[in-house]
Amino acid sequence: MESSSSALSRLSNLQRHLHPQHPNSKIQQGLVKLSPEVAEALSTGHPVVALESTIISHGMPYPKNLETAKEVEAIVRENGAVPATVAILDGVPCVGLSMGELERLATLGTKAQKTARRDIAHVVANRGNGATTVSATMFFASMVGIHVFVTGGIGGVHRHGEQTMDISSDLTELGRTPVAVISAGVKSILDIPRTLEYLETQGVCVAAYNTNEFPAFFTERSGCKVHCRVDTPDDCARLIDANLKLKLGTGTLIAVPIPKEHSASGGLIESAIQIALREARDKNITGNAETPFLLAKVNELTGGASLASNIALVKNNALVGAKIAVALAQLKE
Ligand code: PSU
Ligand code: MN
Repeated sequence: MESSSSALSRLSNLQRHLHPQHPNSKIQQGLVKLSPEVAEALSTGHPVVALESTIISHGMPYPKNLETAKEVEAIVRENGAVPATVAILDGVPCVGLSMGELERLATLGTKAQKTARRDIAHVVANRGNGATTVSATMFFASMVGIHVFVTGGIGGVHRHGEQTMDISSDLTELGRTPVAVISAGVKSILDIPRTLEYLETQGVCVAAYNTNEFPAFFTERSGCKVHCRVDTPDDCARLIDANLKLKLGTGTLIAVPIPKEHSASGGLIESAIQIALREARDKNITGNAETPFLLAKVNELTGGASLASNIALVKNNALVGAKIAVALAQLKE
């Protein structure tokens, strides 16, 4: 195994590939690699949208994962922003992937390591391939100055979390990293009321888009009210801008309900979730293996309906997120 000092010197060798005038010292030191397109966009104030990669490696099967990743990047571009998919490849944190890198990650699938904040140093030191979760993606987005990040769903407080203490590090990251996360809420495989309580404790503003209710990923409603409603990309941009200007240091969660035409199978998916939860308990599947297990099981039980809904909502989030990034860039002009 490579020693950590040689891993670090290899990282600093990357420096010459990076944007030389970038004001962020971490980029200058070669700790992260920006794609040329993302480097250019960041240096000119052009809107950028970060995208996570666990959804590609662990959230969807090949080749749907690759197709979706490409389509999501295309939607971001069509709506005026530059996509920046985040992943760790051969130990190098990358912000913005080439088509070849995206393909590599999609074919690696679950052979890539699911990388949350706690895993980042380990994957880098071992020259590993890491697919970043919401927490790790937020960390890198913030490091390079990206304010808007689009995903499908975030992690949360697991059911019975009050006993297992299984609370996704996505929630603590939202409490400490000033990035706006655009998602379709959290799945009902999780404990949604406790997830919202935890976010409140962390000081995170949770806003719902065109609704007063927090959405439950596959369905538009969770029964939980939010305290902040936003109706347009401009509303979102002003909220994010206020959060940044005040240096609150916390993230913002913008929850966009799944489009109506795709929420029809919500009831069927809900019952599959109940079966999958029981099976996970019987098989004693816990920790970071639980979410990928439940996603795959629910997809199998619904004959692919949950995957189709998942893809539809991610694309919708990409559309909304790109518009928010554009509105935010205009505010800063
Ligand atoms: N929810 C989904 N799809 C996903 C995930 C969550 O609907 O792919 C992934 C995201 O990367 C999220 C992570 O950040 O799972 C949360 O995992 P955990 O519960 O182990 O913190
Ligand atoms: Mn967990």
